[in-house]
Amino acid sequence: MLAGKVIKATRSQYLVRSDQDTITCTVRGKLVGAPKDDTTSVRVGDNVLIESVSRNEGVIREILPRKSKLSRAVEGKAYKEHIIATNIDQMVIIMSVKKPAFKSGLLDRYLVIAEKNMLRSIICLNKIDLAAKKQFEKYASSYRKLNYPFYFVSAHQGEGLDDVKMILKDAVSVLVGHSGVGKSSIIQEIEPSLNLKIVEISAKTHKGKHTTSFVQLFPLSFGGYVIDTPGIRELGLWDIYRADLKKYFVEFRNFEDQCQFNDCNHIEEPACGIKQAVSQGFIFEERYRNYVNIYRDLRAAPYELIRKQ
Ligand SMILES: Nc1nc2c(ncn2[C@@H]2O[C@H](COP(=O)(O)OP(=O)(O)O)[C@@H](O)[C@H]2O)c(=O)[nH]1
Ligand SMILES: [Mg+2]
Ligand SMILES: [Zn+2]
Repeated sequence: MLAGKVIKATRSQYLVRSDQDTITCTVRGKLVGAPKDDTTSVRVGDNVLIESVSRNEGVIREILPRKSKLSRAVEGKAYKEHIIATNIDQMVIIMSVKKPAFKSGLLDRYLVIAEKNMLRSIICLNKIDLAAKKQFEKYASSYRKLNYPFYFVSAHQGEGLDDVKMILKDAVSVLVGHSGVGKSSIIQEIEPSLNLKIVEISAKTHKGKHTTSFVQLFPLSFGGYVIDTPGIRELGLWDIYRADLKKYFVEFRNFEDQCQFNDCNHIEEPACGIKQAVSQGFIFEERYRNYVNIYRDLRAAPYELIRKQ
């Protein structure tokens, strides 16, 4: 059998990349290795074993173990997981200094999603040619302190593009960022042949059409894959409940034992170790404010729990 990676999935067919070939596959018979809760589903990103039927046709027989996944809850009465893609190594978050303006609130939302899915994340601040770097040093140092790599980039002037290329090389990366920050421009610079496809998909995304069906892996000629950019709603930020949000702010861990209450949410509670750390400058205040804003946007508890009360 042949090993490959699923790069695109439609209702009944899968595109599988094996070495340099792309093979159109179906699933027939019993699939080996499919997770119990997700029996029939081959997902984009899955490493699979296929039986060839002809030179470019095959049948998927086995899903190899998944090392990670990006998923969200499906709205409905009961929690149901929807896997967007599997075997992802990292989230590459593209922001811009201007047009659109840098917003740490959006950055922190992406970081929360990455933490929730246990993905490492890398921050790229593009269009640095449009502003003085000095203005953004406080963000670079604050996020680097939390072990989030932070790069200054200019797709137009070339700054940081070697770093981005190195980050993408040999990894499966999900590329996220607001429309207009320069995702397509960056890809255009480091992998010209890819650009058109990604532009098309993002354009569809921003018309509010279904996006998850478009999720696909684009192979990079220098090794690795990028996934087009699902929006923040598709990524499932809203599946998180208020009380869980604090788990995804990594710097809170060092101060939580100083909160008076074990279940402190660090909002209005008295004697809060997090708020104290903010006021003493140990926690970046803007991130704490983003935490409070995100917290207020989230639901208090699963729908079923609210109904039971
Ligand atoms: N000044 C400046 N403009 C950029 C840079 N990168 C992209 N842009 C511009 O920003 C706009 C949106 O870029 P695009 O790549 O389409 O963004 P996307 O929506 O994230 O794919 C275009 O007009 C680009 O020319 C950059 O590094 N510097
Ligand atoms: Mg684009
Ligand atoms: Zn607290």
